Amino acid sequence: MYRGLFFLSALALATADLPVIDKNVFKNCSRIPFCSTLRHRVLEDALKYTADIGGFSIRNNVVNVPLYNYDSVLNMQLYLLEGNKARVRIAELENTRFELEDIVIVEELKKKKLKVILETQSVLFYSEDSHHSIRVAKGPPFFVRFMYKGDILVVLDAERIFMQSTKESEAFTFGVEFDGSERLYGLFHHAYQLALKETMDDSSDPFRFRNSDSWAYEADSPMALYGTVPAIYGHSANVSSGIFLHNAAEQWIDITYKDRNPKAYFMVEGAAFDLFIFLGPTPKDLVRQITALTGKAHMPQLWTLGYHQCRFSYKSQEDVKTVVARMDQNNFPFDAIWLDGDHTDDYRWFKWNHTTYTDPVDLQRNVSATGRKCVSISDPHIAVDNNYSVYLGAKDKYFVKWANGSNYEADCWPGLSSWIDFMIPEASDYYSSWFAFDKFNGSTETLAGIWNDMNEPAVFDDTIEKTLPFEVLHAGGVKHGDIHNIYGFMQTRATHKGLMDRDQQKKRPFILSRSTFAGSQRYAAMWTGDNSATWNHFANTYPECMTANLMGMVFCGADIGGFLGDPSDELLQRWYQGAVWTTFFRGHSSRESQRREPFLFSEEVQNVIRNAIRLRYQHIPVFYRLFFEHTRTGDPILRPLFYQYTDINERDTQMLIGTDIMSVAVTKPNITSVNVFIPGESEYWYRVDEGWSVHAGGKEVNAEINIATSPYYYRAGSIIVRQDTIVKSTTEALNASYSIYVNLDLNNQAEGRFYMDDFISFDYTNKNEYIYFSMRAINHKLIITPIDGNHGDLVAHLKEVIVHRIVTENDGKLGSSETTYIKTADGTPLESIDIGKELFTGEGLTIHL
Ligand code: NBV
Repeated sequence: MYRGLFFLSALALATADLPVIDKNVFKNCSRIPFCSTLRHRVLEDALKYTADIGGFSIRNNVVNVPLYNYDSVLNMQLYLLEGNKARVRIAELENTRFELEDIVIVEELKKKKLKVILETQSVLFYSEDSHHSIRVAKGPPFFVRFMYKGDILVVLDAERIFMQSTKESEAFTFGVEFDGSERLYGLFHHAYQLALKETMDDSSDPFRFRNSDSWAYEADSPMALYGTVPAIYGHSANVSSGIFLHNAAEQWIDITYKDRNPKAYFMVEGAAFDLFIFLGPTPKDLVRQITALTGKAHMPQLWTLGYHQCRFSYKSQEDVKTVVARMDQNNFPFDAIWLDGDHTDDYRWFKWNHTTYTDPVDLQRNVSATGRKCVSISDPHIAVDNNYSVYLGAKDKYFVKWANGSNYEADCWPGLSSWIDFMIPEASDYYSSWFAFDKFNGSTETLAGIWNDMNEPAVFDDTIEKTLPFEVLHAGGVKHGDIHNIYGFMQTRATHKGLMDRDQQKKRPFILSRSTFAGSQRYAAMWTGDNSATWNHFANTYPECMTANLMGMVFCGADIGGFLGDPSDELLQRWYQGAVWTTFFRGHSSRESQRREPFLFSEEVQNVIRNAIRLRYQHIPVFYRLFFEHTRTGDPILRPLFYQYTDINERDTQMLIGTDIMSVAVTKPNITSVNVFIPGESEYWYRVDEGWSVHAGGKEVNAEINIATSPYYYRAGSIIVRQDTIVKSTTEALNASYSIYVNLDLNNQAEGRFYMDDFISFDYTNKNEYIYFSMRAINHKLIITPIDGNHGDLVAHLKEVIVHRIVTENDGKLGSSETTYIKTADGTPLESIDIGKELFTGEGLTIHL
């Protein structure tokens, strides 16, 4: 009703039925030749490979073992790596397969010195200084066991190893077994629950990786989406291990738990068989292993952690200004307003629409005056248009080509388009150069972020599943099919460079990308694409973002409310409440959806949304500190329960933010309570949204809810730093004071950490300029101790310390009491304390509680 009054025309477009993805366009396994032939293929004995265990050689700590069957010989390379990792590569003797080399892997791989024991049926390679070993058993079929302290963790199962080596096809298949594990996780990106379900029994298609423009995708499905991280983790209370297939070609993966033995069968369209093994032994180690290999995110600028308002599309600069003004009039904090395709000159990137965005500089000045930023969209397809300078500069040398040398041209948003070949270093640099202020006319500093969309890459051609034909060529004659899943990654790499150069290496770039590959976290945040306004899609967002985080991709979110369709008021409110806790926090909707900026709703709904957004702003210091810790360790920010509590199963609706906050998404309509598993046998958690009630860990509770409450908990024993002052945006939060929440455990103790820096530059890493301290509450004192860092001129204003204690009431019920302190060590009440120089020059600081 409210929305209708404001945007009548949009209301007229509202669709009752949600669009659904066209399954005739996106094929299932049975319609993909290599998948359908390889899926249930049982290899006849003569095709099973034997390992020539006597014929191995070792050079520079790399083992080479010949493999043979009745008509072919392969070479298997094996090595153990520092950091509990191993690698196995298999190739034909004349290896012509495409290798990704150093596009993804950033770690300098240090091979371990190997000792050998040759036995009759197998050969053992082990490292003396660690407890790792690899056993190759002869077969047929041969197998390779990767072990830690003698326990088998991962087995490469050659029962089904098969490599096609013809001109037409280099498809291959292999199986991996996760010994001792009970459940498998990973295979990002799918709209799916956390644990991977059985697919081998034909109850579903295998999980597919073929980065696709999956508009209106299904929830709870193994179908291909926009990104690919071909990694799987196996986990049980006793053990965790993992694998990462370093390959960006199309893949299908079957999962089975038959005989309580979790296995994954990969069917890969081509390129190299290059498999990394992660030997855990805990989930935390696995994440550190993959992020050591593929890299970590750098710090985000502070504004990127605020609320983002987006829509496809804000039709004109006036529309944008009105949204900004109305967000402010209605007191909705936000940090960025997004410019989707309509701001461009008919989808010619780096050019503004000259009839609707006539004065972009004025628009940005207007947005900047409110302390906000703009983010604009930039896709990798370039209009074939001889009056378009981006096209002209690229047309002779920088586009993806057919074998005959002509540019590949097909339809996309601007009409006929060509695609930048980011494999050509000069083409990538050429694309980067367009972000410079003097080339992207009308862009100013306020245009602070870039949104890389359609970078799977998407093509308007249903006959080839809406992407580039796999036979078109990149630099060096590389078939698109061999690098398909990494195309979007390469666009973000170029965009990142573009923003770094534009800002003279002084600001941390912000890029949002739809397509991702392992390692994308180095360049971009990601979102889950064109989801729909359904409860199931909302329910998938926590598992999707937790899985992304386990794979290293920490900056993750979903379109709040669902991109397609119109959420009910209830769904929209629940979605905002849940999304508060995902690292990327953006409301977005399609042009067919009703307008849904938060100010368009009834007072009641506005209140719920406003409170949710404010809650997010209060907790930005927590996210910021966790980002910093990720830059050092690779640790995830959003964590499933099993990551922290290795002996319990995950819950798809529950998410840990670091170690100390647990959020519960309310993913069903019309309910008055949710079941919540409180983790930690000897732990207690405070339910903060509901009067700080106290709950003992290790059991399930029934948490009552109403529309204003969406449960979130603080762990007793934690210290959480918040900014409670109500702000319009992070611009106001820059100097706002901090509140320290001391959440005591039963022993009246608590611990936590705090981090801040200049929120913009790379000085935190180039000059170590930051404030990073730990806090410990013990014996009625809060002891603040610097961890490291040069404080420079940085100061954190501390406003208050709020202490919560667990109390037992007469009837044995647990409750909490609260006290607020604003006094220093000698008991003098103070307005605030500035934490900066004093802390770092002295012994630290003690506040008496
Ligand atoms: O640029 C328009 C949209 C965008 O709003 C959305 O978030 C992307 O996922 N884009 C897809 C292009 C096609 C939408 C139908």
